[in-house]
Amino acid sequence: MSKLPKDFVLGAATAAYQVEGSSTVDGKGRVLWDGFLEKQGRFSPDPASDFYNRYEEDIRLASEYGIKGIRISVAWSRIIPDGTGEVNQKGIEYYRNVFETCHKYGVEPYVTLHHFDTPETLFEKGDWLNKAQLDAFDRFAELVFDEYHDIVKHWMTINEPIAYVQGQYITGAFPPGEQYNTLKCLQAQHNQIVAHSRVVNLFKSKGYEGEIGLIHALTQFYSIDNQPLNQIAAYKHDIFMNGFMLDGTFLGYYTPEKLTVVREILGDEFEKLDIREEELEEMRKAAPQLDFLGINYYQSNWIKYHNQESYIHHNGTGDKGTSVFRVKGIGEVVKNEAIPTNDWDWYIYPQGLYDMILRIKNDYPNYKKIYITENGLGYKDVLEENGEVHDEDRIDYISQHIDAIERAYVDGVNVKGYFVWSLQDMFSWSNGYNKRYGLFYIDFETQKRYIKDSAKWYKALSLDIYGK
Ligand code: BGP
Repeated sequence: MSKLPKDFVLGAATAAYQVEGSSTVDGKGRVLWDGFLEKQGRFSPDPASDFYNRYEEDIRLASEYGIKGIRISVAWSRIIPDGTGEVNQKGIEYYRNVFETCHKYGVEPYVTLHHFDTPETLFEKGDWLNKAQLDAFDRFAELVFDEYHDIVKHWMTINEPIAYVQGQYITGAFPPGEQYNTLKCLQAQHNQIVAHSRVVNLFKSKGYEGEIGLIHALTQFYSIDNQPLNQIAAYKHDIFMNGFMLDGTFLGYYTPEKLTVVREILGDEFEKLDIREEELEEMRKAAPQLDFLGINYYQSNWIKYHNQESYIHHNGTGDKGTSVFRVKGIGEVVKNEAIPTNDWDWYIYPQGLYDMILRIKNDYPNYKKIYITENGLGYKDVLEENGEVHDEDRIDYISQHIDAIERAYVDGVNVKGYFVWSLQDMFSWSNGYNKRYGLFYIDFETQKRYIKDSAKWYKALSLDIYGK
């Protein structure tokens, strides 16, 4: 019997650019990925999962398999194609239809405003490094709240501020493909926290009904051993990737402890970090108004001191064992033979999720609620001739992580939801189409949906939590 409460939301997650396809129809504007992918020539964002046309089928499947909540993101570029100009009615109508369909099937929509898809025109002006983008984001958010507040009650401002800008400025796997630029990465982290805070303040001051939160990608960083240098490297890594923004999110300022590490990482460039008093004011105002934190957790990493040249190889092909991550002054991700990995070298470590949830409760006792907004296993699923997909590894992965959440709940953390990544197979930003996560398998050529074993398992879990 599950120990999760009846008001726990068992959900599944998606993101506009990864599922919709139809990236040029009905007035949609371009986003940063369009040009980047065209240049790379590896993958196309079309047709993805053709959710633009098949959303009803996917929402119906979600409902049939016991899913109570679905994460959907609204593409800024469908609603305001160039980010700042005219509003596109077709985009507005599309999302209204999607949300109405969710309600028709009894699946609650949880809506993200920004999921890695800045409109191209704004991206060209610097994306989150450009403080003017925050005004444009406010306008977009207000428009979306005004349009849908009657049918959407759960909002998320930004998906994974760190993963987005780490991809943009550290690993180079995301457009514009820069590497090792710690200043840009930290500046864009801060600017996103401000953008998020301003939207929370707007939402609360206008008195919309419902809840609003932020989604952080939180990875646990453990020292590979007890050597002090390695322990310090793990600590620094954690602040760079988690701690800096967690402070900003929950406290509304950065503690001296975090700023000391940021200063060490940036050296002389620290002076260039642009953090303004009026921005801190917005952050301080937003922190106590935050209704929930969404945690996206996939993996933990083991860290060792590294002070030589930086070198990163992003394993975007699923060739196991090819990842390299070494950043001068921040640390190196090293192999931990005791912990299993998937083909993309992501460590499978459910205890890390438990540790992270407990850490939020202990470090930020003012947190109100936690949802696990993404967690899942990237896998090269095989469709059998009879249309079945036996994804036991995914079932193991999900069930172990749900156990960790259940333990955290029993240990007194207010963790109230789990959204498996992902509802259906979809396009993966830097890995294309062979890294599948879905409960539902998609043959991308025919767009036919198949039920994986994990979907059947999920349905049984849902019955266990909610009863018949
Ligand atoms: C998160 C993103 C998702 C999704 C997921 C899996 O960072 O929020 O959009 O892509 O990770 O990552 P990937 O597709 O790189 O395997």
